Amino acid sequence: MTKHHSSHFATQAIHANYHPEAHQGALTPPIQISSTYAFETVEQGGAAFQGENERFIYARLGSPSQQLLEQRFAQLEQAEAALATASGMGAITSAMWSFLKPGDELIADLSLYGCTFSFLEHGLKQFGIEVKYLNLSAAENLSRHISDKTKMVYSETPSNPNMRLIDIEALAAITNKHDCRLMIDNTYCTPYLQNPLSLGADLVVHSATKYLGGHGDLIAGFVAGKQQDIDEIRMVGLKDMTGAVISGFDVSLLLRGLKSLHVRMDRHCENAQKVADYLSNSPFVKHTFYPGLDHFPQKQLAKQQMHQAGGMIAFELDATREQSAAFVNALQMILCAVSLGDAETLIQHPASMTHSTYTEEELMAHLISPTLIRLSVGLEHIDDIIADLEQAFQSVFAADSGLTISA
Ligand code: 3LM
Repeated sequence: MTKHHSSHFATQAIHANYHPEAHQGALTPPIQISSTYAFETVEQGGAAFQGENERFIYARLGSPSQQLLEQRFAQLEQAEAALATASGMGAITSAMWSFLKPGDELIADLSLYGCTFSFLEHGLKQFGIEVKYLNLSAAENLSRHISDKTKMVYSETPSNPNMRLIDIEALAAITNKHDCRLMIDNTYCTPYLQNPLSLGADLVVHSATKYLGGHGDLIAGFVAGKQQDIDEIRMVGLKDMTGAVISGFDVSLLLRGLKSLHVRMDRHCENAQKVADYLSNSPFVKHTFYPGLDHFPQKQLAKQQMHQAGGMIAFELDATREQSAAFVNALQMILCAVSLGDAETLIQHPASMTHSTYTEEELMAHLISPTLIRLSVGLEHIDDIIADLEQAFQSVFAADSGLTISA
């Protein structure tokens, strides 16, 4: 970046790598939807295919606006390079297919987003890659099980949906001693709240569908890391194996979403802290899992590796699964929907929805309680979010128990 050089996140998210004067002064980068790029000669095209010039070839390999998005995102993630993909699953699968082969082992944390778990079970395992699940919140479990066969260690932190943290630095200290990549899913935090690469991870993946887009109007993903790894994922995992290419329209929506990421995240965090305080004081709530709470079991680790506690909360009611569902159904403004990180507050029941890819037994083995409720705290006025939760509690439980909550 020349004219706007800055190391501040907010400035990079708005200006990095784009100069209006190179685009007839357009403030907003043009949407590029060309699928293919014309060459002046066969020789020039041939050289492009050999990587001997910088020309674009075909949109499955990249496009100018996608390149801008990737360069900007790489700065935010403090990475040498980044690759934008058609979905978070496209990022995860393109990266894993690039670096794992039959006979290799992948070690994953116990708690994973449902479709990631499904991919390991129905994708990698079917093609001869061994998958082992460990509780990576205790890094010594990794020291005990890592071997020459282990080529990748994979974890979310905080984990979806149960908010367990893993110590990225502690895991990196172990994987660095082996020929093994540490890949962290940073979807819940975004690079504004947590920087896994600077803590020693080799690769970071995201569902950009969530906070990065931020408005519930796109599906996309990112993977970021060393230039050589990203080139490999682009030219093998994505080009040949998944084909999970981002569309030009979604590139444009993501560039727009990134510009306000820091402002939105600050408010998500502020609102979530207040909602978590409210829930943890509610007589109807048994457990509230939020890294910003004093009684959060990994509070110290949260302070060490997260800049703020985030916008996601998990909680369990002092109630049956049916009563918990009745509570969700009684909400009026808060929407019952999967996905997260949108302006709207979204609530869902992982065992029935996002994590229904796990059997009942698997849910227990993977530390996902069947009565857990997940809340993605949005950007509405905090009083309205809390008022909606409270009226739902009152309408479902207070009549039964005789309890009322004073405002
Ligand atoms: C969800 N999650 O509601 P896409 N990694 C993490 C995620 O949370 C997700 C992905 C990767 C949800 C989606 S469930 C049907 C809806 C931590 C997605 C995958 O491919 O962009 O959806 O990202 O938890």
